Parts: sequence; C-alpha cells; structure tokens
Amino acid sequence: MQQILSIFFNHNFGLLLLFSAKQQRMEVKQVAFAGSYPTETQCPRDGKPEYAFIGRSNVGKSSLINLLTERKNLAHTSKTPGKTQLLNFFLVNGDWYLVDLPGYGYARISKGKRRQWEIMIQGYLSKRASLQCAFILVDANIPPQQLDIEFINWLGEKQIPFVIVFTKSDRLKPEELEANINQVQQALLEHWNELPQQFITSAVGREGREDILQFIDGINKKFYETY
Ligand SMILES: Nc1nc2c(ncn2[C@@H]2O[C@H](COP(=O)(O)OP(=O)(O)O)[C@@H](O)[C@H]2O)c(=O)[nH]1
Ligand SMILES: [Mg+2]
Repeated sequence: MQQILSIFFNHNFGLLLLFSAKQQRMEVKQVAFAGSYPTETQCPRDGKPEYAFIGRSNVGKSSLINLLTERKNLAHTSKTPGKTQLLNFFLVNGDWYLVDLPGYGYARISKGKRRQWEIMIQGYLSKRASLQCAFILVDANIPPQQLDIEFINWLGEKQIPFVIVFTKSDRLKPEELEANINQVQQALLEHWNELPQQFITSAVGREGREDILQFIDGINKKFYETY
C-alpha cells in the first residue's frame, strides 16, 4: 500500500512539476527607457524582438503599458490626448522592446500634423523588420469606431502581424462586453475571413496582463531559438 501511495505521490509530483514548468510566467524584472525617435530609420538597430502598442487617443494605452510593466508612470498616463508624438522605446529584461506609439483620432489636430503622424506610423509599421506584433487597443465600452476598423484593415492589407486588445473591460457588465466585442468582430468579418487573436484587459482589474505577457514570451522564445 505504501509503495502504491508513494508511486501515486511521485507521479503526481512529476505532473505538478511539468505543469508549473509550462505555466512559468514571464516576469518583468527590468524596464529601461531606450529612447524616442521620429522615424523608423532612427530606431534601435540591434534586432531585438519588438512589440508595438497603438490605439485611439484615450483608449487606455498608457494605463495598459503601466500595467504590463508594473511601473506606475512608465508611459505617462495623461488626460490630455495627443501629447506623445514620437516612437517611444522601452527595453524589457534586456530582451525585447515595448514600443509606445502615438495614438490616432484626437480631434484637435491640424491636417499637416495628421499627415505627419500617418507617415511616421505607416513608415514604422510597414518597414520595421524586428516588429513581431502590433497590439491594437480598442475601447471595449463603445461600438466599433470607423477609425479603428480602418486602421485594422490597413494592417491586414499590409500583412503586419497584429492582435486586438480590448481595454477598460471593468466598466461593463459581461453581457455588454460580449455584445460590444461581437460588434467589432462583425465589422472585421465584413472584410476578413479570419479574426485576429484578441485579449480582454482592464488596467483597473489587472485583467489580461498575464495572457499578454505569456503571448509575448512565447514569441520571444521562438525568436531566440531560431537565432
Ligand atoms: N475604468 C478604467 N479606466 C481606464 C482603464 N484604462 C485607462 N482608463 C482611464 O482612461 C483614461 C485614458 O487612459 P490613458 O491610459 O491615459 O489612455 P491613452 O491616451 O490611450 O494613453 C484615463 O482616465 C484612465 O484612468 C481601465 O482599464 N479601466
Ligand atoms: Mg497615453
């Protein structure tokens, strides 16, 4: 009996180890500001894997970046939209770049400035070889916005790898959240056969943090294996 029990326990322990190895989390141990750049050609050229975050202004981008990095004010959370107009690079764990991109869609902006934004963002996203994935933030509280859908369609056409991150999920009841997400999905399915991967997040409830970090970690592991 004792032998059977000990086999049982050993066996289980092995499983537990296996399980915890699989579930191992990426910890954000170190974040360093690497610089702000006006164009892709000026961005770091060390080839480290890169993840860009973008969305309409006020979507909750700074809050999400602060949540992911567990830094209170890494990306300046601001109530005045449209402040940052550069490609902001942060090196995480010395391994990968988190890139905070200036948002789109704020009203008080000149045509010239908007064009400048387009050139910078489109240049960066379409030329950047080390970009592994763009995270497109979409406010889960509101119906699909034309600008978001247009931007996502553009990424699809350019074949830039991206995922969608729904933000501020804490402000909604589960059924409202589902309805809004459904609407966005339907809008995308008008143009595409497949939906991109999606994450549901809340900077208030900390939802989605682990999933996004695990997703990044998975890509990083493959990236460093092949190099
Ligand atoms: N309830 C709630 N509010 C949020 C969340 N994320 C951001 N906000 C609020 O939304 C506003 C804009 O957030 P911010 O991160 O500055 O957006 P950004 O302009 O995209 O960088 C701020 O007032 C935040 O406090 C969230 O997950 N839940
Ligand atoms: Mg911001």
